[in-house]
Amino acid sequence: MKNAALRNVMLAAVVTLSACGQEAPAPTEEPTMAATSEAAMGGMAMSAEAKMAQGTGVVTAIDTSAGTITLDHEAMPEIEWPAMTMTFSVKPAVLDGVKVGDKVAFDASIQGSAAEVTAISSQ
Ligand SMILES: [Cu+2]
Repeated sequence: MKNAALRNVMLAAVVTLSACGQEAPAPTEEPTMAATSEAAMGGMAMSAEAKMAQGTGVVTAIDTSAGTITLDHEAMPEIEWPAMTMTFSVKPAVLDGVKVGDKVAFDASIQGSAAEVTAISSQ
């Protein structure tokens, strides 16, 4: 008799626990789905617009007549770029004393395959 009562209490506890366990995923699922669709919309909006990113690297070439600078840049996690050497377009006025061999910090605007250095300074 005593054991049966105890079993009922334990059973009730298990039912309560499993009820909680079943309820738990539902509220967490909704915000996750909302966040995912927001992120997708944000990603779509961003792909049409220029993305700004900051990076550091070393200047390997400058061509002021072409308006380009080649940077051996470190990884840029904001835009999921690995470290690489690449050429950016740049307005000569932005360079302001930056020369080949300098270690630099820079801001870049990336739109599709076009990348422009918008600010740069030697470190
Ligand atoms: Cu790059």
